[in-house]
Amino acid sequence: MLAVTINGDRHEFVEGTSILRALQSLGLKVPALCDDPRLQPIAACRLCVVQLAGAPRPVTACNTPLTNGMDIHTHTSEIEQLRRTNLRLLATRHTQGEHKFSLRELPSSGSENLKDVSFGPVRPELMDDSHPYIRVDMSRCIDCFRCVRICDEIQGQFAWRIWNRGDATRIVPDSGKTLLESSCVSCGGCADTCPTGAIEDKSIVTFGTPTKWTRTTCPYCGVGCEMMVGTRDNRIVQIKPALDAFVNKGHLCVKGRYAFDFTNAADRITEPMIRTNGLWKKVSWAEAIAFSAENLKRIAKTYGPDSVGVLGSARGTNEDNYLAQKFARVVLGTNNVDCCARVCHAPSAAAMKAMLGTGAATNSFDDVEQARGFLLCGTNATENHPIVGARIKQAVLRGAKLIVIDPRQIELARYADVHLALKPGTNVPLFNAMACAIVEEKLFDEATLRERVSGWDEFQQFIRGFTPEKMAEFCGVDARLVRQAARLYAESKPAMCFHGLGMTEHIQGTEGVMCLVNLALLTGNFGKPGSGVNPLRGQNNVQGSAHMGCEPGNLTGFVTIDEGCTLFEEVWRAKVPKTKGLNMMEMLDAASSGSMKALWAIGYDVALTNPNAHATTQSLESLDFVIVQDMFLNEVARACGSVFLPVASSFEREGTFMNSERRVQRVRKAIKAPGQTKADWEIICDLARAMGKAEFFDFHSPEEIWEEVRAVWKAGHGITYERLEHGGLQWPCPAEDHPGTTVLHAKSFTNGPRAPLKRIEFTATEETISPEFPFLLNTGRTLYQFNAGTMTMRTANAALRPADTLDMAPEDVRLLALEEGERVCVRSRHGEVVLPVRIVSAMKPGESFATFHTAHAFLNRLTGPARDSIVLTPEYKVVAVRIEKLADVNAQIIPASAKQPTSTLTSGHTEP
Ligand SMILES: Nc1nc2c(c(=O)[nH]1)N[C@H]1C(S)=C(S)[C@@H](COP(=O)(O)OP(=O)(O)OC[C@H]3O[C@@H](n4cnc5c(=O)[nH]c(N)nc54)[C@H](O)[C@@H]3O)O[C@H]1N2
Ligand SMILES: Nc1nc2c(c(=O)[nH]1)N[C@H]1C(S)=C(S)[C@@H](COP(=O)(O)OP(=O)(O)OC[C@H]3O[C@@H](n4cnc5c(=O)[nH]c(N)nc54)[C@H](O)[C@@H]3O)O[C@H]1N2
Ligand SMILES: [Mo]
Repeated sequence: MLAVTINGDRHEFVEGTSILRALQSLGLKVPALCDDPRLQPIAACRLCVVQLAGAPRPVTACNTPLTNGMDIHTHTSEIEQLRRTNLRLLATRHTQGEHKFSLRELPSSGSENLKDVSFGPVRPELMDDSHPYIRVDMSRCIDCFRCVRICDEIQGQFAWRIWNRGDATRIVPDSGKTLLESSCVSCGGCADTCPTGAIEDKSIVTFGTPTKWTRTTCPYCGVGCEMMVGTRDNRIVQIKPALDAFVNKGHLCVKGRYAFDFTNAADRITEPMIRTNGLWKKVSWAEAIAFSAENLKRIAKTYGPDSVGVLGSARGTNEDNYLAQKFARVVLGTNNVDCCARVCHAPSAAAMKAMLGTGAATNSFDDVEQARGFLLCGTNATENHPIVGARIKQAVLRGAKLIVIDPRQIELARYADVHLALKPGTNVPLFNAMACAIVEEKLFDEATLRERVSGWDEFQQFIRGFTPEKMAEFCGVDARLVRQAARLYAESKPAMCFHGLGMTEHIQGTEGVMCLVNLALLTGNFGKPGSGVNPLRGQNNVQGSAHMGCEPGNLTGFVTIDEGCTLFEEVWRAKVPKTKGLNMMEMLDAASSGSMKALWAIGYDVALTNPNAHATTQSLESLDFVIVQDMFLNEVARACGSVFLPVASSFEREGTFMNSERRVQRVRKAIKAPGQTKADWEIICDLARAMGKAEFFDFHSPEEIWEEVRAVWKAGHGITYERLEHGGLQWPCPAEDHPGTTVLHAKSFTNGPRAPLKRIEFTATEETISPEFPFLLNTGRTLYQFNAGTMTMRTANAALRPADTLDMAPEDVRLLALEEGERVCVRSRHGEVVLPVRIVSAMKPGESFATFHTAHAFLNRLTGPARDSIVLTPEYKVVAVRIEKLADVNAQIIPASAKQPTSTLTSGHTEP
């Protein structure tokens, strides 16, 4: 501790505290316009000057650390005078002396801001209105450089540049032109930190500033950023990051910050509907629920409970998903319940459960700053988990080593020490080759192998057959690079793995993750901060959805039916069905073979997002009865919906989500739910009541549901709503005084002291190129759009990324005599689509990449039926295609959406 005197009083502070933070902690008001606690101090505005006894000159408080015995004076008349002079200097910089704001006008709270202060006249040459979300008016700029600094230090985008010096200083986008044309990723950090409104959110310019703030968790990806939702007249007008949030620490990406206006979309469905003779008709809730109950009862009675399936929603809360699986098991009597973890990270969960005992990320996002090395495999984090991507980028800029394993040159590959641009579908031989190099070059951790790993002798034998030199051919990667990557990973300890769908969405998805876990086991990179194997999970609550039991073989807490049924039957006072449940892929198979008759799709657009769309549509159309529960009339609803139950968005209700790092966080209601929409959990309870099972669904709030979750889930027992008021908690958290667990497997594994090394042989994909299908297509996502696009496409993100594209190497574009933006026909063995070409110089010739976000493109008409051999996750990541000029294609192709009626009140069968 340091002892200092401030304005005559003694105080103590911890070492490393700056004078400014000390003053702020005492509530002493000192102006500091260029200060933002998220950024390194630079003393640009010089308003925070203070006098130190015995010092020749005043010092700036923001960048001067306290030292023992310091005697600080904050408001002497000399200091006040100096502040006034400094402020005058700031004020005249861009306003050519016309401007006259005074110190009195200057707000002096902790978060200084000059947004309400009038500046000189607007100078049109300093205005930039190009960006859909951000208004730039540099006539209000005071050169505090907070925009430049947040873009560099937090987002790592370097989109704002400082031009010229002194009075001629200008802050301009790196394009030298408009912000829209720059490398800006629209995270909004600059608008958030700007103290004067020179860079401002357009939403508040249009709709006014918020009158109420509600803290909640982002509805998009699995990172779980906490945010403050600003509302005015029951409308979201601005979203800001929660400054003290565990995960995002005062930062957000474009979706969290700006993509909220889907809540107001004109085509949001706000009343229940029933479809008769192809026509959707608005009905009352009572009718919709009674109709649904009658049909489910009829079908279950005629064909048995296993003729019905329920899909939980990875976009809904834990409470919703807990009830969805309870409904399947208790009301219907079937284990046919699943969620879209199936098509996503089910392989990660299965591989990690099999090897480590727990099928979830081993470490936390806070470990990023502790890792000395990163192994990123098949994850495009800066686009798909931007907050984590930005944190990794900053760590690498500070010197951590980075290995990227991805066929494409994703953004982080440009920062990598080694980029292994493998052939899609060759993770297994590549990881085996790395393991071989680790064994051959004795890079393994002997103590770990001795104490915590089993099967070492057999593994050593096995893996020597996979030398990088032998595997190079399969993987399309230089053996020397593979060895270099193995060394970097083994030697930059602790090293942390993050992986994504480039690992899981293959026929060897689960096995690929096992090979990755092998590397962590061999090198001892687990069980400590900054290490481990960490799937970057997909949607806001996909981790929670599966964990709550939307899994045919697992109950809440990921316990098998056998392990869990005694406790569950006791708590539920109902039987748990013992029949083997079908997962989503099997449900669709069963629908097409006739044994599955009804489906309840809660927030899951299988028609659009499942692979092999023709087959999916056929399966869906074979069903007798389909309940769709969503905010929008999505493609399942169009293809086969019988009833539509409209839901409140997560901005409109209470509950919890579970993020990628096992953290349970609160979701809070910021605005009233529109029309007659209801929370998912309410609808599930209503339907359960209508089916005569009211006693098991007597819930009146999400918290009551959560209390039951805690009763059946031992590792979550310590997580209460009350505790969540003070921040999220990571399971295992077995007791109310347990702090939660940041790092798994520290001393032993969940199922024993040792984890097995797995010996995995390579199975090549059948999606191979041929003269007829000479290109390999890889499918995935992009920053501005989210999955089925139902939400992002209804926001101004659509202006930032209006369409799905086919990314191609310039060489291939030339070869086929195509042009940027030209619409081409892409054909696979399974179907065809039309996409506009985007030339991406870093793409490898022969490989292409497309996104799947719109029904307009309907990309999944191309993807095939192949699945992971263990958990059936589809092989979305490789499909052989032919790319042709539209003019050369005989059959004219009309995009599906062009055939679909736009009105929600007419029929809409998606034609195959
Ligand atoms: N902006 C945005 N963010 C999202 C989403 C979104 O739609 N948009 N969706 C959310 C969801 S549901 C999920 S699951 C996550 C997914 O996030 P990611 O896992 O990052 O998703 P993808 O872009 O599908 O695939 C990741 C990478 O895998 C690479 N890849 C393909 N084949 C192979 C291979 O054989 N080996 C290796 N090593 N790599 C390969 C691709 O080139 C791609 O860069 O993102 C979530 N976040
Ligand atoms: N070609 C290709 N296809 C893919 C992939 C790929 O990489 N390539 N990735 C796959 C992956 S990883 C995933 S996760 C899937 C995603 O596929 P989906 O789960 O189908 O897509 P989402 O857009 O996440 O959301 C589904 C639906 O949830 C609704 N929704 C949002 N919030 C709520 C809510 O609170 N309650 C309810 N009831 N509904 C809500 C949305 O309106 C939307 O209709 O796509 C898969 N498809
Ligand atoms: Mo996903």
